[in-house]
Amino acid sequence: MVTAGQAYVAEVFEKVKRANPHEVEFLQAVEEVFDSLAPVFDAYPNYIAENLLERLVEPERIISFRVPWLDDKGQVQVNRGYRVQYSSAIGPYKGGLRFHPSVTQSIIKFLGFEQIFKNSLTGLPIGGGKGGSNFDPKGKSDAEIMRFCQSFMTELQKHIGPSLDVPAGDIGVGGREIGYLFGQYKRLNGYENGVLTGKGLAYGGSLTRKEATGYGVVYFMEQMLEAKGDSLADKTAIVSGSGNVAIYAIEKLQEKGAKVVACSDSSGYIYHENGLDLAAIKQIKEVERGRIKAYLDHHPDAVFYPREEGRIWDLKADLAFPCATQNELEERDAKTLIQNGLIAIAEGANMPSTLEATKAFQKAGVLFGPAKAANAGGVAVSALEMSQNSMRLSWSFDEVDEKLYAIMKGIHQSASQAAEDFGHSGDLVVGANIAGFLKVAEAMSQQGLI
Ligand code: NDP
Ligand code: 2IT
Repeated sequence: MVTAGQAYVAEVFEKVKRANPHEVEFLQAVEEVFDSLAPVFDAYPNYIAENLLERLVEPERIISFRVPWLDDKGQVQVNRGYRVQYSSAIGPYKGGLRFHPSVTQSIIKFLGFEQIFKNSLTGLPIGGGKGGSNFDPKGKSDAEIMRFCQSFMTELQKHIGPSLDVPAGDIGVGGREIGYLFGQYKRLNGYENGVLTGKGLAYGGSLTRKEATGYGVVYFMEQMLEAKGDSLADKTAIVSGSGNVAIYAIEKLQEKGAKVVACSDSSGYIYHENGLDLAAIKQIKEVERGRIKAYLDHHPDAVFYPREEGRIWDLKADLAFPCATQNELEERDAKTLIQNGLIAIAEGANMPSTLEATKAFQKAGVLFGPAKAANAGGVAVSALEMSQNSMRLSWSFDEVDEKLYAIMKGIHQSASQAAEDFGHSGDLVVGANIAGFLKVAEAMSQQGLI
């Protein structure tokens, strides 16, 4: 029998598909969330009457704009910029900016949609938003990056503010880019330190923000293992990517006594049987902005597999942390990992596992920490950066780290509890979706038809 909740969710999903036929990534993110929500609408039929889901899935506002800039040869380049202000039900729009050639409206909408639930799960008062550009930072000089950021912010500044919309970093946007973006915002509007997060420590940034997403994903994994009487010590782990999230996930894993044997970038992966040397990776990625293959110059005993010659998920490990990008882990990868004895996976990237891969892990009993729960540490500490900016003071590294730990533990608890309450005990995908949704739904319901 089809329940009223199931019928309502299915009907709204059909409408979303019809309205956004080419937005594949967006529809994937929506399907994953919608799959979880039917029992909520059965429990709260007033949300059906208020047509809450159809309202929530439509962004409050989509801003798309031209970003013209001059390259070092003096030639005019043009990119497309976006900011999707998805939901302000529980706070100002909050979410990162992604600079990557693959960026489309579909990508930014999927990320913004996910961000609503993730931000709600942190327990902090932040709404959901996301932005970015199809600009490719690879191979650009510092001066080109600066000119691009200045042009991007010249338009974006019309739409953001400390109580309105607070962007931060994501793929291709780190400390350097946030610095240039902040400088241009300040030039046009005066000093407003709460308008961006992920800022440098010299001008209003928070200690532990750089580390927060990577540390948080490891804290989340630790919670999943502890709930089963297990721990991180002596586990073998694979971490994909070698950017901000991957680097600090590796750092925390090593601190906790796990051995990380592999990481990657878009050109391929390195395998180092004795465990990765993180100092070498930081030197290559954070200082030289180079390719991961350069790890072999530091450690000739490691092996590099070019992208065409193998997948990082072919390696044997107890724990997997996809920390690069969406849909990087497919069903075939899940099957290999399961065959090789994987115990648990925590998603550092946004939507790194395809829907089929997620189902395969869950079916096989692998502990699964979905992105919107497991990688919420970054945005959580961004919200703490906003708090410190408002108070005009700064907390110590340990103070922020302790708050981060408590938030990640709280997210694991509320996702576990919601899963149990709605009849899906142990399913953190369903639990995270429901727990994240409930607060936003309550806020929307109380605020009337807006
Ligand atoms: P970075 O730009 O610092 O690093 C991205 C890493 O992923 C690089 O190693 C990059 O390799 C690799 N990568 C990116 N795109 C692709 C691709 N299409 N195929 C293969 N590899 C790819 O980004 P972050 O570490 O900040 O972000 C990584 C993931 O984590 C993203 O999904 C992001 O949305 C998510 N995330 C980030 C947060 C943050 O605070 N920064 C918070 C929560 C989630 P290459 O250099 O070769 O492109
Ligand atoms: O996906 C994400 O949560 C981020 N890129 C971080 C967003 C933020 O506002 O810190």
